[in-house]
Amino acid sequence: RIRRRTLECRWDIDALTPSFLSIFESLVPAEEEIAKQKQLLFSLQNLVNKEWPNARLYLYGSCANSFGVSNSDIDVCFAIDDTDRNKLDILLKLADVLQSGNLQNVQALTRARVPIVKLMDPVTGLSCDICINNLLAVVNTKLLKDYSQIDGRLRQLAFIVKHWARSRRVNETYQGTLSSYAYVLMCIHFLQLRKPAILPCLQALEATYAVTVDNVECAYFDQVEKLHDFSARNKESIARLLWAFFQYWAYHHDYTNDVISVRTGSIISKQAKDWTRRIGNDRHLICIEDPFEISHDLGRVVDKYSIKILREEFERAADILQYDRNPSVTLFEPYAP
Ligand code: 3AT
Ligand code: MG
Repeated sequence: RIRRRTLECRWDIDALTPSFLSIFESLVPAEEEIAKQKQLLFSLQNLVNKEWPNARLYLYGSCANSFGVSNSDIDVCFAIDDTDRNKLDILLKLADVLQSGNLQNVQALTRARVPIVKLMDPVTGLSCDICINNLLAVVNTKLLKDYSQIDGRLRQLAFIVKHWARSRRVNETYQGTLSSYAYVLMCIHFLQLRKPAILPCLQALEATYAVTVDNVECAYFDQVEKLHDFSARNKESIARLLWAFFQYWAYHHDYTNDVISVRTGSIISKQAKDWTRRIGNDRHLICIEDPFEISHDLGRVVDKYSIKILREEFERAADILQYDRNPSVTLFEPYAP
């Protein structure tokens, strides 16, 4: 594989920003949709509290981390302190309780990697997945949301990257490509490393928020309103950042040795994490450290076939942003095998 030298960015790159921004605008969900999500959460909360008065429901994932496009399913976490009953019994009971409410297609998927109850709400038209006690996901949702408040370019970049990944079919973990969560972490890390930096490393600042979840200590600086001028010195346009993002993943990331780490705001070595060889199904061909579960590599779903596909797609995107006459269209052309 021939690595290319650093390229100069095309001269007209900044002129592409308006077309990328209009794509971003078209993906952002409307206020009514957010109101519907809250409404559904509220009615689900009332239903479950009849059976479990102390249980709480939390939104997590893209409906709560500010990186959700319109018409996404909503992810809900059911937090319950019931040590007597096992998770699957709770899940089946939960499905029963919801069935008795005015909800459709209630199904308990007990064999999934993360067992969930799926349902559709005829009032709002929303579909929803409910998992049990996955509180780390609730906390990482808050971390992503807090990062998104610091500089608007994160949200723009991540929406465009997610849209690209979906169009090109490289956002399918069951096919060995990356989750939306992984792409957002890649965007955060990339903006932490710009010079001057666009994002700080919240976990490296003095902690103003700390919780321990499943024996994992999650602590970081969450008073992000105090950081609103953090990135003032960096004036890069969204088109330029998008170009640099794909250049990085196509031609500069060291896949053999490097791990990207939002937790430290730096690149760390595979050696230091002992992620240099395959263990079980974890191949570590592209390494993205989870900010809280630090033994967890979000690239572990990637295998020797899908890494090739991913890297070819990064290169395609980089080359389009470098040379194509109409990148804001070509970039998102649906993948056709
Ligand atoms: P979509 O817009 O639905 O594609 P999303 O942000 O909801 O994006 P996912 O559906 O991939 O992302 O995941 C839902 C949430 O679950 C996001 C994150 O809070 C959590 N999550 C997903 N994958 C992992 C993981 N491997 N480790 C820890 N948390 C995860
Ligand atoms: Mg989701």
